[in-house]
Amino acid sequence: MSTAAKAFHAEFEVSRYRQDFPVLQRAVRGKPLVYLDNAATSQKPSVVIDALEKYYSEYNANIHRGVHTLSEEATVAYEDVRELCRNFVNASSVQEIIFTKGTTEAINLVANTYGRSNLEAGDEIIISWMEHHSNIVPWQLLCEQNGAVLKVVPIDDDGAFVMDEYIKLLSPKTKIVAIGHISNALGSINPVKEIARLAHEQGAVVLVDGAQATPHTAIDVQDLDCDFYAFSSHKVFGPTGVGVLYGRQDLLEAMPPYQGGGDMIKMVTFEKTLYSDLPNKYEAGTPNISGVIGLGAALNYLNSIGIENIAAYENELLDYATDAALKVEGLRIIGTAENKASILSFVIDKVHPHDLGTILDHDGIAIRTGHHCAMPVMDRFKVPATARASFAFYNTRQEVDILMDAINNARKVFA
Ligand code: C6P
Repeated sequence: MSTAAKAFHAEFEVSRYRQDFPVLQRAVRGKPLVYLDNAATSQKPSVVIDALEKYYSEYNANIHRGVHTLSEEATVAYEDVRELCRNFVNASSVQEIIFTKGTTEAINLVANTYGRSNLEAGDEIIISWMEHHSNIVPWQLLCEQNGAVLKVVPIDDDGAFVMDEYIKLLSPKTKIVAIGHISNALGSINPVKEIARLAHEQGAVVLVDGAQATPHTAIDVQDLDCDFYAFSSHKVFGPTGVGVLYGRQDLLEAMPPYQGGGDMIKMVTFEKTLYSDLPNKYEAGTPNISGVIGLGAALNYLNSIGIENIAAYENELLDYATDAALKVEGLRIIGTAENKASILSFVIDKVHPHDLGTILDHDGIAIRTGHHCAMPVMDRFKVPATARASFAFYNTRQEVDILMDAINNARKVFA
């Protein structure tokens, strides 16, 4: 490690941040927990847990409806988080921030509103081979409904997006390009800015699935020039059951509502309903108020550390883990793209990933094994499953060492 890198490591106070996460203090099967399943869901700092408790114990009320104090306090807290989210992705206005249940619902919202009202038989939707099922199935459903055609950009042997093939697939028939910012199964970072630029040349709109990018990298939707950007609270250290769809204001205004119900209307008669202005038009029913408030606490917490500092620390940690993994006999990394973030997917000769996951759990180590909801990636690499260690800024080199020792021991058991 360079002197500058050593100095940076010393500055990034990982041991202090670890104290902020109660669950990281626990033991599993008598060993200190080594939590390396952050891509599935991240752990929650005390400030998030406290924010939930405070909401429920001090100002629990429905929002946008009551004139009483509790409702007003809850409404202000909820709407403040919209501004935090706007700032987090650098949207130009809070009207462009829609709260959803998560990334999955955000993508389904776009498919069912923009997709249904703008695509016709023969129109094309482009995704990539490394997409999570959440960014495949909603588009397949749309294709079944309106006769559109799904086109898939291949990935190379390193798990990187093949730009030349993408360019070949683009045409005036392309209406939507939906691409993951960072692959959950491989860690590859996709060149979404260039992808969006090329899509726009053909008049297509661009949705970016940011579920895996938001915990690891600064997001600027204006710079990326994407039309939609989706992410989940629970991956950015917030509660489950809540997420965000950023959408370009003119598109959101033109699209039909996703769901009908309370809070998304201005006026209802049996003959006609007038819909609310943005963003309420897309938030029918009582939303996940506590979840949104918890997300706000998580974003404030992330901002206090600085996403650039997090990215720099995690990049070094991933390099360290990759070097260590390459020394393990019989281990093959799945996903070796030049631009990668925080994910180490691998297979080991003669050890099924599920068996490895079970053995590691005995050492208190949590990784994910399986297809990671990205079955086409498994097909592409001709493996039934991988083992995946996914890192957050609270993980340490010591934990990587524990992981590698445990993998070596598991190999011996199976040898
Ligand atoms: N990936 C993983 O272990 P939800 O479930 O809506 O919060 O996020 C869905 C989703 C969408 N896109 C990507 C790239 C994702 O990684 C995920 C969630 C988890 O990899 C659970 S399958």
